[in-house]
Amino acid sequence: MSYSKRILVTSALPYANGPLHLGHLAGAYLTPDFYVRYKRLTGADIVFICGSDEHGVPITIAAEKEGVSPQDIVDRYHEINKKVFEDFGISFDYYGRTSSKVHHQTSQEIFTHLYEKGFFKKKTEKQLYDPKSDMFLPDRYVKGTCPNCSYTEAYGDQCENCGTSLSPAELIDPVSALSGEKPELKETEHWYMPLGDVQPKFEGWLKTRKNWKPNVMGQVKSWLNDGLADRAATRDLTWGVPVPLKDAKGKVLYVWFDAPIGYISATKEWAELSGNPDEWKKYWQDEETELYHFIGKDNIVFHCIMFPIILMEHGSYVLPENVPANEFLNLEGKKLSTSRGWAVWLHEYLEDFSPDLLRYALGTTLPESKDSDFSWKDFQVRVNNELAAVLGNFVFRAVSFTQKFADGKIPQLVDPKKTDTEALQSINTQKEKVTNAFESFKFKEAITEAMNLARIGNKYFTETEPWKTRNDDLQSCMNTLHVSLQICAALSVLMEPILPDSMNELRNQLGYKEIPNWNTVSDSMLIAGSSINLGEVLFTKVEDEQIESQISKLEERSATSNPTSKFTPLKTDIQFDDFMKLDIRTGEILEAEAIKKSDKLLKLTVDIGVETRTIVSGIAKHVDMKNLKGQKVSVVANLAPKKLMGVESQGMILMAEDTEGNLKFVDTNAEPGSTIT
Ligand code: B3M
Ligand code: ZN
Repeated sequence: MSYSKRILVTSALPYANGPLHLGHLAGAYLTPDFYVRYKRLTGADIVFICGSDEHGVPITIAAEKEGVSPQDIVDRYHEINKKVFEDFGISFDYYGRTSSKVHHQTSQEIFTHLYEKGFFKKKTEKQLYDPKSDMFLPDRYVKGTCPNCSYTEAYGDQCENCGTSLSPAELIDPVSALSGEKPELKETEHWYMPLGDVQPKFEGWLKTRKNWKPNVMGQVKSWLNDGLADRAATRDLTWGVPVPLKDAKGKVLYVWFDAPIGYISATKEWAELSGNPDEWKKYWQDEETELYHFIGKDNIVFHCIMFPIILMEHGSYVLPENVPANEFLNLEGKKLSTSRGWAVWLHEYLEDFSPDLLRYALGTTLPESKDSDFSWKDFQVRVNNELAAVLGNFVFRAVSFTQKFADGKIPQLVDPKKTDTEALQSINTQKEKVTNAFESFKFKEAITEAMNLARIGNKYFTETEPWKTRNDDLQSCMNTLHVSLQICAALSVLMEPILPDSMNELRNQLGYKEIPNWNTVSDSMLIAGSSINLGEVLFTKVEDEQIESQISKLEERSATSNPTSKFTPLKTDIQFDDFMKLDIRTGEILEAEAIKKSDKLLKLTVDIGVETRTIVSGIAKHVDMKNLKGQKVSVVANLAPKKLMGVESQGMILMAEDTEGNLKFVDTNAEPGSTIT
């Protein structure tokens, strides 16, 4: 079965605000990679696009937490995430980023086109506003209780507990994520997408979609049953794509308006790089293209309703053929949570194991139609009992026997018995099953059926006992090797989408210079007489200790990062050398005076042994001026001087801040000038 429409595959653009974990891989990256690799092998015209989502509140909040600029955050995580995808063999044709110029232009063009068509409704509405931080609080800038499931940590755009999409005003007891204050309501103007107005037209299109997964269509239908509401396409923020209208100063496009357009801009950049700048149009504007969005279930509404409506109303773009969204992956029976430290980071995994092992183990536990669970014990079982004991063992037996007893050459098949022809026949049967599974996005099934071919091969090898027939029926032994090697050759293609590195190694052993086309997979891929080369064993067993150490790493991390703790979470590690740059000294306050016009700052004269310093410190509200003289303090003595309210401060007094914001001295009874190390 060959099938040759032009195909465009996209994976959700991960926010460039942190490293990626197992849940990401299982949600939106592994399955499309399986699919794309399979399709490429069939010779299909297919392009695979992804990139970093670099706008929106998740980015600015990460930047605020670290005290760096949003650009610093996205520059850092764009590179880190791009690399980890490469390391896992996720074979994007292009990995873009939404801070790129092409993306800004493309998003603005699409917005302007819709604006000119009269799509948006301009409305003035009251929105949550934080007077202390002097800003509106869109999306994740507000937290509160989910009206749907009562989860107390729900965000203004979505509850991560039940997946419900929210607007800030729906949250019960909202608080500002910036200041922790209760927000006020304040009027602001925005451009809304009147999704409800286009609902009937949209439903007409949706009816033409075939083979959508029930979990995806179910969620879409429930949105439609509730009736689509107007959704703002703009935000009061400074970080993002500026709204291309004169009366929209200080406003940017809503991140969920611009991010999916990232698929289009990344395709443009890919085309530009491949030397044919107009090539992107074929994939986005020609009806012959089938567009597939691979995402996790929390992104369904945006990819199945909002973005298709944007594209439909624009009028020049292809709409998705299918959106095969995955459900969620749990870890060791618990919800994955980065803030609670309950996650396996992909870059850390790679320090201990090879990518193929996880591609396989995750592939067999994908949350395709319902949430599923990854456990390290299951990982070990999959690797040891399936990859090593079945696939690896079978390949090793076939290749090493050929090396030893057939001169390293593929033997002829002569007078095959029924068992031989049946085993050969299973190549074709299994190939068909695997192909059908890939075509219908049933990846777990594809993996099982491909592995079943290795099982059949392994069983056949055992039953035909070539170690015996070698002595009493040499041709029978040679037939076993011939058939087994043909099965290996088929596996080296059928398993390639799942295990790219190991199948590459297997093909080297079988003497392939290039990957054979999927359509050539058959019972006679190898020619008798050609040479094979024994190589490395494909998979080694994972030991109990390795698994125990992964589990304890996870438990330790979760024990030390408890977000319900009242204390500020620990900062990331610094190097010893960084710490050694600090010069901290014991000091003694000689004098203290208030600074005019400031109710917070005091001007302190501090003896630090080697010299006397003037230090401006924001402690006025926390100390009794009368008791300051003689107070021993810890001083950062080599902090570059800085003017505060007209006074040059030559250092910093260390203070301990409790959960109420009260400051206490970091006291020391040592002699002034003593170093604190
Ligand atoms: N960055 C959300 C997420 O990472 C978002 C996806 C954008 S896809 C256009 O879950
Ligand atoms: Zn909820």
